[in-house]
Amino acid sequence: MALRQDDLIYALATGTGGAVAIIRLSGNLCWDVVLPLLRTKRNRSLRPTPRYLHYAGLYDDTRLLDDVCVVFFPLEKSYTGEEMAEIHCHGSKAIIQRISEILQAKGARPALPGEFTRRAFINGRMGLSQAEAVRELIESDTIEEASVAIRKLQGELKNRVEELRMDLIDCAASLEATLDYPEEDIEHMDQGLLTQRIDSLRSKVQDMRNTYDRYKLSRDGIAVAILGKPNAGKSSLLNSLLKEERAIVTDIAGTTRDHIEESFQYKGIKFRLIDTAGIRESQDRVEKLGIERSLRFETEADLILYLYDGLEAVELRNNNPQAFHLLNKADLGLHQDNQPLLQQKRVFQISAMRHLGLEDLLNALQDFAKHLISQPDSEVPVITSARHAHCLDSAYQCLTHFKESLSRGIPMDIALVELYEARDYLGQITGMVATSDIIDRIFEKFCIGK
Ligand SMILES: Nc1nc2c(ncn2[C@@H]2O[C@H](COP(=O)(O)OP(=O)(O)OP(=O)(O)O)[C@@H](O)[C@H]2O)c(=O)[nH]1
Ligand SMILES: [Mg+2]
Repeated sequence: MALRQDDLIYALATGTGGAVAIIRLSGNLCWDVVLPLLRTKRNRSLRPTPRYLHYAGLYDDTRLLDDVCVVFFPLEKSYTGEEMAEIHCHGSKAIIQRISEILQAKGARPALPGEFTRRAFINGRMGLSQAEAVRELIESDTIEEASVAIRKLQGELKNRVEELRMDLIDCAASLEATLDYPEEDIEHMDQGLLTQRIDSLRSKVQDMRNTYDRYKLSRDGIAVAILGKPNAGKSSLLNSLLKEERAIVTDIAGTTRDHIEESFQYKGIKFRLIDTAGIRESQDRVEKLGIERSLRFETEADLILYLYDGLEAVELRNNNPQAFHLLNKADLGLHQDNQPLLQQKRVFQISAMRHLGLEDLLNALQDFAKHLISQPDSEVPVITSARHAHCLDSAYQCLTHFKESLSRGIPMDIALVELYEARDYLGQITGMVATSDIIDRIFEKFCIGK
């Protein structure tokens, strides 16, 4: 970024339309620019106490523009690590506009998206993962997402990744020592111990990486595909679970052709429910395409609900542990040959149309989902960004290659390159190692004023 790092920037930190608006400023001469605009109620210059809320009049030259509250932050105690101020004015668009003009006339410029946080990062007030957590916190939709973000903002991820990175550096340093002074009596790390340390690092990297898949599932919803023969009642089940007439239901076999996907929540867990075309031999071109999709969902969904017409003798399609089998149309009865099936785990009798047995099914869905998304170790920080997951994947691969190199007897100075790469991938998470394009990409996603 060609812009100066410490020039004075300002931005509206609140949304418009509220009773109060907050304009933030950060950078060189911040206090010198803001203070002359203010007069106390006794018409004196304001002598600010750092980090105190002051009540004052804000003047446009000699004309009183607004009653405001102002806070001044010294650089050692500010968000950005620079001199900062906040002006809390009334939420009028005209007032905000005029204050902006006055600030610009005095040399401040509008901040770029995320520029305050970018400065906080550059001035060492926070690591890169913490800066990203700021955005996640602002954008969080649920309390769970917010609580993961706040833990990250507190530095939990940064500290854990730094621990791993330091451990790696320590391993590498011991190995470097054996290269530099092979003849001297330095405590050489024996091969077994080294492999053990690398293995332990690898598994810690992997544990952290695995949290991402679970997090993503809980954020985006668990994909539950409803599959079965035509007329089994799949669309009826979709409608029942959504509590709305979303899909067309008829007694004509082959009603649903294209799949239908809708989200719903049950006891705080998000599901993506997918109604599919009934599976059968078909000559119809459109129906055949639909059935191909159904079969694709059979392999790609997180959970499958196989639906059967319980009035016919049923053969369960498979014993996939990620599938539930539902014998539908319980209101009309059950074929006697199906009775023993009900003894099996993951087999339910329901009526999609009459809403029978759905509570048990939903509870089973919830149990299954919890198992998929709950993090096994609450001590491991949860990865919530694709960028971090990618860095961990790469670090893991480097460690694996390093181990392989060792076992293949590749010279240590060459093998060590992998170790250093792993170190740098971890450093990219916290920002210890970060190129300007990584930084640009992260901050451009921010909102203005943060
Ligand atoms: N009695 C009874 N009829 C049901 C039940 N569930 C579905 N049906 C009926 O079965 C017929 C087919 O229902 P759909 O929900 O369209 O079945 P589908 O599996 O989506 O069928 P395709 O889209 O053709 O694959 C309709 O006439 C429904 O009213 C049920 O629980 N009890
Ligand atoms: Mg249907």
